Amino acid sequence: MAEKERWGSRIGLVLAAAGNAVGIGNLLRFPSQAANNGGGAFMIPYLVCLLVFGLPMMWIAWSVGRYGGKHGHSTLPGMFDKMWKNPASKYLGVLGLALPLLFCLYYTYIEAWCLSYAWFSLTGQIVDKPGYTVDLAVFYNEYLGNATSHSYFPNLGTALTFLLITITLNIWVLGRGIAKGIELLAKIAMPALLLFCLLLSIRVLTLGKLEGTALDGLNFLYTPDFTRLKDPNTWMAAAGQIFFTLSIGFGAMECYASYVRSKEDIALAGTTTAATNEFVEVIFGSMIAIPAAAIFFGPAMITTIASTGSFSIGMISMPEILRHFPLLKFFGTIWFLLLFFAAFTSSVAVCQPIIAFLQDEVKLSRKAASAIVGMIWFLGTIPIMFFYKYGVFDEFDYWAGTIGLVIVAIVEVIIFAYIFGVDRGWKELHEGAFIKIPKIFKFIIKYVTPVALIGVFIGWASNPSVPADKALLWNVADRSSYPGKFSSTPTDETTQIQSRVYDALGKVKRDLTGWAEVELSADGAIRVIDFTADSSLRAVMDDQVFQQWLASQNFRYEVNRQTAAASITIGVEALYRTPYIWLARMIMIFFFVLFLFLIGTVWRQRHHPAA
Ligand code: ALA
Repeated sequence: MAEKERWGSRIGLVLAAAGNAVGIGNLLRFPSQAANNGGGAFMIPYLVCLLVFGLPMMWIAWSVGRYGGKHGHSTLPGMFDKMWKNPASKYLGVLGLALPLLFCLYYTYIEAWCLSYAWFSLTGQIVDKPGYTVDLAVFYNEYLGNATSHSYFPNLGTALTFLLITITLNIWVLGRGIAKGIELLAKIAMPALLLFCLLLSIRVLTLGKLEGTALDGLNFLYTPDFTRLKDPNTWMAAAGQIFFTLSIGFGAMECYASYVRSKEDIALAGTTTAATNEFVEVIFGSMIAIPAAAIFFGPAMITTIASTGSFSIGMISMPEILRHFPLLKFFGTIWFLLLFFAAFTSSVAVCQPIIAFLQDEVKLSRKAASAIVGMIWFLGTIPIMFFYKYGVFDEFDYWAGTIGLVIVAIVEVIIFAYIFGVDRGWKELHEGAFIKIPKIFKFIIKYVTPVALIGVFIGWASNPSVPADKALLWNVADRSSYPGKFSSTPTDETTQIQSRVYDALGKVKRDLTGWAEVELSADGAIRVIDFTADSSLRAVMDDQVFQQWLASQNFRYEVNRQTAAASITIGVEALYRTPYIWLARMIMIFFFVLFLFLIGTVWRQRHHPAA
């Protein structure tokens, strides 16, 4: 049997495990979740979740991982099989293969955006020049294929190129192995990430006052709105954040832990991983994006900006802010490289279980395993990229980045605490450990964590935030010839008008399109001259309704933040997403079935080698 790979050094292990956890979740998802869910009040459920299942699951992951590693397994099928002598146990481990793979497929796409935006910052493509203005929202939507205006990108070629580069980089690191690949990456990327965080925090905190101050942003983030504590959605958001940020429920921490030596202090390693992650999240996650938004847009605008979502903060608001201050190229590049490094060290971690499974169980060489995974990775990401506007990305995020994680955690804690036995598990956690985890956590692991996780699952299942199966998008033709900015703030009335369009979509079951000639006046008035559209769309949206729809979202053109006049052509696309959402589900089911088949075959071969 080939010698099991090991981490080269303790510092390498600590940096790699921290890199596994620290990711986009810390720098974008955390500030936007906190701002959207009651600011300071969000920190209460967040801390509760950290204590009742965040830290416990982290220690469980390290114990399960090292235990599996001692028996030659780096992935959940083999680990569960060793912990629970039941033919079903290895099949439950499929969760620790299919889910991380599915997660990687969409997470690397975000990683690729960050890399490409670092390039756009460095080359000045997101800076206005004479005759070339950049509306960052349109730039982002065209990059993703959401807007068909083609003012900045003729097609998805740029997105595809950066995706290919990102996947190749990941596979290159993974192909070099644990010590020479993942560990080396962590040794370079983690110190760089901390340095970038520090530089950006100092930059933001010393920007002074514009529409507001950095302190306004921090106040906003940490002034508690206790009424939000009664809202179950706040609790669910905090639970989701803890899973995502600590990389719990991917089987990835277990995989890293399987490469430690048998006497490694995993109680300390698990605690250090969680502590480093929380430090980056709570300190740097709060000190960059939200204070910057407060300075540039004013404290009153933070909620609006935060409600547009984490990606919008990262890819639209932050470059918008940074480009108005000196050294844009430098700080813009640093911001996106920071996000890229954070994502890179997480994506290699989440993909490693798949490589490890092909190596340990299917007995492929590391190079062959990496090449196969690289191919699957690239092919699997293509539909996510091409059908982004049809909600394929959101569907993957919902199942693999949210619901799936809590299912893995429930299975794992039950196997650990009830089948393997909490006493054995506790002993395993402390073997070789210099630190002692407070005894209360043994009780928490046995009684509180499973109940809390089941509660989170029921909460999500009973109030599912499934991605929308219909959408109505607009874009302004020939966008780059307008020096100002088009904006819209949808209201309840906008949603009501859209629901009529969605009903029409439900009947025809295909996309509907239209375009309108519109006059916008400097006093904010909107006049639709002509609206031409598919007859099914016209039936529910004539010129007058179209005008009402634009007015309901306060659609306007602004130059230097003043409403201005413009004659424009607006294209609209009503999207019927259902077939694409099913395509996403089919891809997910395919990978589950594939891994179940592989697990079954491998174990059969092992027990009946002649067969
Ligand atoms: N833990 C990783 C993140 O926060 C996945 O992005």
